[in-house]
Amino acid sequence: MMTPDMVIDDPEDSIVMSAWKQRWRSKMKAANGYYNRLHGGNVSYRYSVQSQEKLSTVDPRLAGVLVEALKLGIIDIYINFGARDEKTQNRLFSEGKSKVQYPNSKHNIGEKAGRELSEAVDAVPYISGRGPLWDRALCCFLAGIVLTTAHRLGVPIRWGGNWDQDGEPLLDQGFDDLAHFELVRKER
Ligand SMILES: [Ca+2]
Ligand SMILES: [Zn+2]
Repeated sequence: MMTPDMVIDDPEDSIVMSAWKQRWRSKMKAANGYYNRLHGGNVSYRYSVQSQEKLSTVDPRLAGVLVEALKLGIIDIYINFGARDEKTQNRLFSEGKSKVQYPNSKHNIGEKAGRELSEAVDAVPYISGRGPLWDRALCCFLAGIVLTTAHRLGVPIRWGGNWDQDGEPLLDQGFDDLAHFELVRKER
């Protein structure tokens, strides 16, 4: 019995073997194509220049999670906020879009905030032809991808849909910020 392993391990190039190898390769190619379609791996997304600029203001551990999450090709991502200076933070506060004033947000940078790079990022799904969407279900879909990516990379992060980081997202909290991801200390 010939198995795929034998074909790969055996460098001998008999006619029979090379015919088998060719068949095997074309099968593998078809299988890869199927895998890519199945997992969206044939789609490649890139961050827009604006999103890239915002990511460059974010701690590289957290920014790296967003970069890797996009690379999976499952859904396109729009970065709404990286770092916020004093003026921006306080404007958002006065508009009711943020709960805190400068320098109390993990997005805040500068002397009073005590950091040069944002320890938080706001990311939402970007749907082709429609743009960035703050849709609740879509944000949760993205959060699953981002949290899984962070876990795999060993970067401890917290999502605004599960502030207490237990096994119960959304249901046990009063304030949701579904686009928000932030670094946390390892010991939780
Ligand atoms: Ca919770
Ligand atoms: Zn945020």
